Amino acid sequence: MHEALAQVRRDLGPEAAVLHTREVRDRWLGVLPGRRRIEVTASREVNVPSRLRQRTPAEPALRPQPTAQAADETKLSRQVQGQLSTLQAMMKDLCRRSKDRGRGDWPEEYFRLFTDLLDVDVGEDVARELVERVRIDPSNEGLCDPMMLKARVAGLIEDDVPIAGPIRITPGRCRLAALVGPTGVGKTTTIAKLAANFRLKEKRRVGLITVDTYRIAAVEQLRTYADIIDLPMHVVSTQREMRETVKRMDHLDLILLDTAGRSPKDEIRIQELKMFLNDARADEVHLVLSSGSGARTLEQAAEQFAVVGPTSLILTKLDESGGLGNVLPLLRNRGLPLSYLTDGQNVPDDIQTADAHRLARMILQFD
Ligand SMILES: Nc1nc2c(ncn2[C@@H]2O[C@H](COP(=O)(O)OP(=O)(O)OP(=O)(O)O)[C@@H](O)[C@H]2O)c(=O)[nH]1
Ligand SMILES: [Mg+2]
Repeated sequence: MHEALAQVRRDLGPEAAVLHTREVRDRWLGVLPGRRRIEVTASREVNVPSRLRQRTPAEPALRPQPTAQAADETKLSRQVQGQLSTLQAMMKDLCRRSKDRGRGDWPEEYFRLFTDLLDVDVGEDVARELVERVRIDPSNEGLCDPMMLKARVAGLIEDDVPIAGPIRITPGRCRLAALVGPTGVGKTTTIAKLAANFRLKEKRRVGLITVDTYRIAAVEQLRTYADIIDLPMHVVSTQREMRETVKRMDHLDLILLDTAGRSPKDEIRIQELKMFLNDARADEVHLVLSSGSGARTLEQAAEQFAVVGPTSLILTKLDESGGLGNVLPLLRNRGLPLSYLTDGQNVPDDIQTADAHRLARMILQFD
């Protein structure tokens, strides 16, 4: 091989690219193994860009120079590696593009719509269903502008997403809204945002209760917000205390109840939570989930928390999520209407009342 490569260099110059090599064996009398020969296909015409960093003239060579032959071989092997990486990338792209099982005879624009949906984290099944619904709708016949097609998908998503609206305060009656959910999804921060908005913007009488007795820091977190916003706050640790505290606060317009994050797999703690909510006689139970979780995790969490009887859903951390298509199965399958969306750590600003039109556009990354 060394000899052959030296010959290539000699005949075609140092820049020649090796395209193919193989070993050929002669046969004596058609059977006995004969001389071993190397066949090299090389060309001066094919331009294979070097993947090696070009050294500037000022940059000294730090390592001892390898022999000219070894350097050439390294260069060749890098070139081949470069070509291999390019091929791998092409294969990967092809595989992704061929995720078209069931594509049937979709025209190119519908296939493109499908891959666009995959790109924003809409699962394959949901993406296929949405594209198919747009395609078979007679009013979309002849439509091939990508933005128009996307707008049609946005319309479908909008129709599929159930909306609960914000917490509704009834004059002369104390409303109690509890927030439940897995650990660290943003329950306490969302309570602070809601409390600040109702208290400072709507001038309502708001109080806070926490049953978060597992972690002292968690109680302190809520107390800090209560102090800043200037709200009454109570910590309860037994069911009896819960009943008494709610009674004592029932002159307020709104009580927001914070709870300790439960692992969706911890059934005992979820049962315990259910008892506290019964004692609190919660009017609304908002299940809080982080939009950064995968579609499956979201659905599983909703399933595990179903026993506490959530009435609506709050999706948090929209600002952290790359694509939001992962929330679609949860919204379409669980039938739990959306109340709020949060998109940042700032209290009280980073919260909005859920809006299906806006959410659909966010999922499709329109703006
Ligand atoms: N980026 C971003 N961060 C958020 C959002 N909401 C809450 N966070 C952050 O998420 C972290 C956890 O928030 P908490 O409000 O303590 O979460 P929790 O659900 O009360 O947590 P536990 O009580 O431990 O279950 C904090 O650092 C918050 O600032 C949001 O919408 N976007
Ligand atoms: Mg908390």
